[in-house]
Amino acid sequence: MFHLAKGLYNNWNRKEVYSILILGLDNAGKTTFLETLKKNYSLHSKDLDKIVPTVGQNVAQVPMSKSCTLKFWDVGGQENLRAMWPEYYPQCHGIIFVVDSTDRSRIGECNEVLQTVMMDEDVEGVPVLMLANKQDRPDAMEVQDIKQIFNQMAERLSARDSRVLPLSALTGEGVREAAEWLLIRLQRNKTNRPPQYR
Ligand code: G3D
Repeated sequence: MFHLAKGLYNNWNRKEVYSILILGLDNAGKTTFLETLKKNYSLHSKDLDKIVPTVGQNVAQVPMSKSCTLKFWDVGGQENLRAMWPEYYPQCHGIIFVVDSTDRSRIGECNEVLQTVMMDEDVEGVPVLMLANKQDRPDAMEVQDIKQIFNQMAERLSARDSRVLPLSALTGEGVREAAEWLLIRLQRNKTNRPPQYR
């Protein structure tokens, strides 16, 4: 009887944990996004103090509800670090791809890098959220224009949930919307990529 009660108790209290990779070119605003995300959810969590910055990798656990935590991995965007991204693919449940909307000269590179990510079979079916960052800047490209650029890979994206959302990681505008959009898609994709439980 004790074991049954304990089992039920553990089942009620177990948390779903989803891992999300934050990718993008260097200088796109990945670290700023993660920092703002931490601040946005800091009222609800003590875990956020435990964020451990390491060389080329920042990790933050954001509790979205009593039963669900999102674990964000910012693994660095410099060319030499990009080679390590595929090591994270088998364990990730979702991908955030941050784009610097003011950097027109690198938008082509962004597109190529994202295409390479999408072609990897280890991320098949994984929801992808592209964030058009730095929307607070007057020289930022419109989200609509960024969408058109990424439409070129529509075929790759169509077999999964994907979206382009506006963001200012600096002011925090769009940060919660991004986390909430992902949460719904991760839970929807649960049978394909089951979360970890703890
Ligand atoms: P990364 O982690 O992708 O390499 P960072 O990028 O988060 O380090 O950000 C790179 C630069 O872009 C930083 O400026 C940061 O303040 C700026 N930045 C990030 N997000 C935004 C945003 O939404 N709006 C604006 N205006 N700037 C942003 P510095 O000057 O520190 O290099």
